[in-house]
Amino acid sequence: MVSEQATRSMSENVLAGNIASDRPRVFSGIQPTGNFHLGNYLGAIRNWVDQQDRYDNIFCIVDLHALSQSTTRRSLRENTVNLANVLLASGLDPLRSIIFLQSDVREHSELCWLLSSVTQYGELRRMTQFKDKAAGKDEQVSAALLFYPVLQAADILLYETNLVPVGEDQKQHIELTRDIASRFNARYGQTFVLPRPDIKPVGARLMSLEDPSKKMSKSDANPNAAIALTDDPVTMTRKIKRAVTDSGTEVIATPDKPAITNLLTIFSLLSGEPIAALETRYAGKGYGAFKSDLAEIVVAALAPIQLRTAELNANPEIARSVLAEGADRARARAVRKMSEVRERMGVGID
Ligand code: ATP
Ligand code: LTN
Repeated sequence: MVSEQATRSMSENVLAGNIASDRPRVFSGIQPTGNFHLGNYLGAIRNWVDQQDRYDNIFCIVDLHALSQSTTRRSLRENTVNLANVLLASGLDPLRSIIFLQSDVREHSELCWLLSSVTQYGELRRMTQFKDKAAGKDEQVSAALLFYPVLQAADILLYETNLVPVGEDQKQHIELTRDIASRFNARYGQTFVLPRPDIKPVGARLMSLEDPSKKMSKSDANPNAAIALTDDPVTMTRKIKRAVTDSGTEVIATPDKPAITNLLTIFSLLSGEPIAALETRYAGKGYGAFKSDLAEIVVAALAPIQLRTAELNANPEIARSVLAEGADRARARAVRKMSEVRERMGVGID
C-alpha cells in the first residue's frame, strides 16, 4: 500500500516537516493593522511571493505585535482575516509557504519572555521605531511597544531562520535579533542561527506622497500619504496627482529630487522598466504626463489583487483553513526548538 507520505508532493512533505529542506529558511512577518499600502507590497510582500521557489518559507501575520498599539477586538479580527486574504491574493501559496497567525503558536510568547532575559532595557529604549512611535510620550505608551523587538526576535529565532525579507525600516530590529541570538549562544551554548536581513536595493523604503522625508506608513494620520490597497481607482489617481513634487519640472531621479525619485521608483518597480528609460521617455514632458501614466500603472497593478482579495473575503473559511494548517506546521517546528531552549536554560524539570 502506498503511504500517505509517499503520495504527497515533495514540497508538501517538506512543508509538513517530513523531509528536511536544503533550501535556506526565510521567515517574515506583517502586522494586521489595516491600511495595507504600496510600500508594504513593493518593499516586502512582492519579494516574498517572487522568492517562494528559492527558499523554505514561513510567513506570519503578527497579531500579537499589533497589540502594541491601540486596537479593538473587532478590528483586530477583521484585519487579520483581511490580511490573510491580501497575502493569498498577492500570490503567497500555501503549498510553497507556511502562512500562519502568530498567536496560534504559543511558543512565540514563551520565547519572547525567555529572550527578554538576555536583552538590555537600554537597547530597546534606543530602537528608532520605539522612539518614533513613543514620540516623547514614553510614560504613556504600552510596555508592549518597548518589548516589540524581543517578540520579533522570538519569531525569527524559533525557526532557525537564515534570511528575513523586510523593508529598510526593519534593519535595526534584525540587527538586534542577531545581538540577542549571539548573547544567548555565548551564555548557553550554540542554540540559535544568526539571521541576515534581505533588503532590496530598490523599493525597500517608499516615501510618503505628502512628505518625501518620511516613509510611507500604515500609521500615518494623513490618508493622502499612502496608496492603500483599499483605495478605488479614482482615489489612487487623485493621490498620485496631488503627490508633492520637487522644484523644477524634470522627471529625473537624483538625491535633491526625493519626491520625483520616489514616484520614479514606484513606476519602475511596477512596470519593470529601468528608471533611466523612464527619465528618457519623460524628458521635457513635465510632471503632469508622468503622473497620469503612473496612476494608470498603479491602478492596473493593484486591481487584480483587490479583486481576488474581495473574492476571498466573501469566503472567509478559506483563510481560516490556510491559517489553521499553517499553524500546525509552524507549531511542529516551534515546539522542537522550545524544548531545546528550555533545556539549555535550565527551565523546567525533565
Ligand atoms: P507602520 O509604518 O505603521 O510601522 P508599516 O507600514 O511599517 O507600519 P508593517 O506591518 O509594520 O507596516 O510592515 C510590513 C512590511 O512592510 C515590513 O517588511 C516593512 O519593512 C515593510 N514596509 C513598511 N513600510 C514600507 C515602505 N514605506 N517602503 C518599503 N517597505 C515598507
Ligand atoms: N516588525 C515587523 C513585523 C514583524 C517581523 C517579524 C518581520 C514581526 N515579526 C519577524 C520580520 C520577521 C514590521 O514589519 N514592522
